[in-house]
Amino acid sequence: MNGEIPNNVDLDHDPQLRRALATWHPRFLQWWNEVGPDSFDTSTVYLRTAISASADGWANYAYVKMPEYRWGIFLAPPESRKIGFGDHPDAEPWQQVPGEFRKELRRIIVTQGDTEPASVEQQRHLGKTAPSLYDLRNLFQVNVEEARHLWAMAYLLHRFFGRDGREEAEELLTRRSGHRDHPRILSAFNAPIRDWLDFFCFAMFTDRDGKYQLESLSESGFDPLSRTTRFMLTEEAHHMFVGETGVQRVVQRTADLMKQSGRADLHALGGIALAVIQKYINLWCSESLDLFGAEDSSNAAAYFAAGLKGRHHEHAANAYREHRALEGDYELRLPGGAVERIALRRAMNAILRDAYVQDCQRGLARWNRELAARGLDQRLALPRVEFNRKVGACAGALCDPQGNVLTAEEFAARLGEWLPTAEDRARNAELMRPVYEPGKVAGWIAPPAKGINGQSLDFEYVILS
Ligand code: BYC
Ligand code: FE
Ligand code: FE
Repeated sequence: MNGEIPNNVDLDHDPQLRRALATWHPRFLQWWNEVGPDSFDTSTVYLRTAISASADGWANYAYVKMPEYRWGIFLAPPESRKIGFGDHPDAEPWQQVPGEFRKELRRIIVTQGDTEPASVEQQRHLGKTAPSLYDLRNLFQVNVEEARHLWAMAYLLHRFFGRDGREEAEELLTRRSGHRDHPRILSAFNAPIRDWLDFFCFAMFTDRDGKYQLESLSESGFDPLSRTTRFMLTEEAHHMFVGETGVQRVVQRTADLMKQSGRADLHALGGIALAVIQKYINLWCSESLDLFGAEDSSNAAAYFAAGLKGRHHEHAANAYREHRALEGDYELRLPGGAVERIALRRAMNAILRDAYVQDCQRGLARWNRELAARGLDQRLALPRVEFNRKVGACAGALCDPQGNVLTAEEFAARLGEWLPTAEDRARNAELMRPVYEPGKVAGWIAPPAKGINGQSLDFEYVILS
């Protein structure tokens, strides 16, 4: 283990990588200080830190100041496997970057790497309005781990791509979420996360895109990418937990207030109306659907053919009948109902997206149980994939969340029913006053079911100073 950087990549015996990181590491810290969590540098946070890649005890929980967090580089243990899909399913995975796929691999790694710091930038100001110390700690946990995911991609760039890799790793610290001239690469990572309902929906829907993209990259024939993404997925589970249970707790509180008051507008009672929660779901689900790229994509076909990026659980027994995907096609439903057939390999983005939508649906069902349990008839729903899209076959379609095609006038007139309005946001901002007392929780959200790592709910998850 290197004295400063926890790792299982033998950093001590890799002088070239150490030299590259010696330049990048201080730049990273500078980035964290500039655009990482605002105002909590001196606070002490009960955080999990990755310390090894072994299944038993891969992480350690302790009080840490965030700027002193020990970001590490970990690959999941090697597995004996073949590439398993594409044009050469029986070939051995590559330990180095194959020259003919260098450009594509670098692009995938840079795109993945760019999202991680972007999310930290998007969430920079949330600490100031946290509904509890428990939530504040979870926010910071997600932030330090996304920053570690940046390390994971920067490692691949430094270790396997030489000079242009170093330049790309530098660029990952230079672009900024939402910046006019140097924005982040993918659209959802330039969208502002203004309040905690945005954050919970982001962790539910956008981190879940992360899960699906990482799953498909963990199938990659480039073994270091496969192993680093496999390890990232162990951390990712908590991010989705934060999102799913966060929204669930808001729904719980909302359902209680609806039942008690018999009203739908809960603002005067200190709650968030179900209709407003639905709008945030519509927003972040549709933003996240864009992250899958176009349904019909020559990039996706090329990645699959080359063995760079597989389907979700490509390797799992019984997941797919065959792994070349040369036959058959994908039925794409266009806005308005027409159906287009796409060759299977070109439809890999859509296939991954469909698995993702099903997974989101399971989360929705759990939220709806909170409503059913209180005898309420209202239900939350996912927007149809046609709604509010900027990428792919539905880009620019004038569809409502149920997928009905509308006229431009109708669409414009009703958009405020489906996406958060300035008034919805102002009301949420009014409700979201910080609660920093151990064990106390803001009125617009129910308390969590249990604490972190076996700690009680009134544990001091963040010691403010
Ligand atoms: N925004 O052929 P297509 C995470 C561009 S999240 C802007 O469909 P492809 C995380 C595209 O670049 C997971 N532009 O694209 C979550 C292309 O441009 P050119 C992140 C977009 O390549 C929360 C053109 O449109 N990981 O980890 O098949 C917190 C044609 O598109 C967008 C990855 O994304 C967009 N949304 O698919 C923290 C994995 N979509 O070439 C972290 C790596 C497409 O025409 N990335 N374009 O100029 C990929 O595998 C692919 O790049 C994508 C796009 C799936 C994203
Ligand atoms: Fe991540
Ligand atoms: Fe994440």
